[in-house]
Amino acid sequence: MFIDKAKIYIKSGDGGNGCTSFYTEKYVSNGGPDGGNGGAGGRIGFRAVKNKSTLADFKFSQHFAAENGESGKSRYSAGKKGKDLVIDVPVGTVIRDAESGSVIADMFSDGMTVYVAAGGNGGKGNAFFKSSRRQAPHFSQSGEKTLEHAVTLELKTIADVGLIGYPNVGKSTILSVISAARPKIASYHFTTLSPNLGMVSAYDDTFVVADIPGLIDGASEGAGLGHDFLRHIERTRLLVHVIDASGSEGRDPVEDYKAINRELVGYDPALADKPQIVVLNKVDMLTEFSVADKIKAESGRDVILMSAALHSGVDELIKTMYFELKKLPEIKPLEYEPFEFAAPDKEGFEVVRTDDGFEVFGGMIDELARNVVLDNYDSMQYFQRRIKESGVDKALRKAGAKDGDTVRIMDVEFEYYE
Ligand SMILES: Nc1nc2c(ncn2[C@@H]2O[C@H](COP(=O)(O)OP(=O)(O)OP(=O)(O)O)[C@@H](O)[C@H]2O)c(=O)[nH]1
Ligand SMILES: [Mg+2]
Repeated sequence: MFIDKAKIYIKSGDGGNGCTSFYTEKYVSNGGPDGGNGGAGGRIGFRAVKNKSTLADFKFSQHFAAENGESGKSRYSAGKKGKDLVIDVPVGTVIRDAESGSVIADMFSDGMTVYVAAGGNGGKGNAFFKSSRRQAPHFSQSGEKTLEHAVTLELKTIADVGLIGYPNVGKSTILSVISAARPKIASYHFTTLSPNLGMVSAYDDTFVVADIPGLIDGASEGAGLGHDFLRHIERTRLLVHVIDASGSEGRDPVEDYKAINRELVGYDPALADKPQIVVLNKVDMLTEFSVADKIKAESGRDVILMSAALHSGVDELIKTMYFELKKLPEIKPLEYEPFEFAAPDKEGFEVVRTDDGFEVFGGMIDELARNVVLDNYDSMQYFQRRIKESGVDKALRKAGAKDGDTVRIMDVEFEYYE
């Protein structure tokens, strides 16, 4: 099965912890603090690659994590940075934040790389905290922890021209005679199950043509197989509307033409507004020659008569596409507001009443945990000051804490006193 949508989970690396260490050497006593900083965690990036054409890989692996930063070491040695993780996706993949639906990146051109999640900062080692007032800091900072984010991937093929029409009208055959592409061709419906791309050369130029599975009535309401594939022509500049002129399946070519256009409107009126070239294929089987005039009258456009099987009309189609494209603006990536994942909350906290007292947790507490070593005097002082300043005291009182109650913060129990 062709897979062009996926949801995956990404997590950049945590920062490495800072190190608490003191210089030691034979005959040297009381060496100064020499704990190095932790390394930053690796980033998560996406790279557009043209040798991938589906998102099938993401059906089986959905969790992606970049490497964590290494902890700092003694002798001022900094921890190694975590390696970035770059995830390859097909060109044309649109990446969105799963929660808000906001576009994070449009992987528009081959080789384009976008980093979407920064790694956590490394914690500072104790050497960093040395000052004239504090000669021997017995603490260091923990690395920043990162959050996992859900993102959706959606492939929207990038091609200049899209071939559309009912099943079995000869779209893939046409692609095979105008380009080097070799799509599967057979005389039954839905031979094509995923978009095929072909590169067409004309004069001084080349352009990309996409052949998608056939559309059927009701497809725009999701009833048919073709509906899902319309997304792959959303970005095209020009449509080639292929009609089976012979009516060999008992349908009326004019009705076919109208029905397909209705599908386009039903999916997205913008699709119906795209310029179209109308191709009457299988004219080798034509018995009723008024068909061409009827389609011309209906569409108000010139109609190209073609027999892909006999290679007739091929040059005219290529030429018409070429000149039509010349008049049209280049394909552009999606326009979107730059999106950044919210940094972990460093301010908020929550007081919760438990069986035997109170517990405080939240982003502010996590951040505090990075910066505090509980059995260290300096550090404890800082901790107590922060708890007061940030209003935890007050919040506890409001939650009903009384003198002597047990309060748990960062896995440590305190007794509450006003
Ligand atoms: N007589 C005749 N047969 C043709 C012509 N073009 C294609 N065919 C035949 O029509 C059948 C369908 O051709 P495809 O190219 O697979 O049609 P398609 O539109 O891609 O079909 P789906 O992928 O199912 O949507 C095949 O048996 C082709 O050989 C033509 O110009 N004349
Ligand atoms: Mg086909």
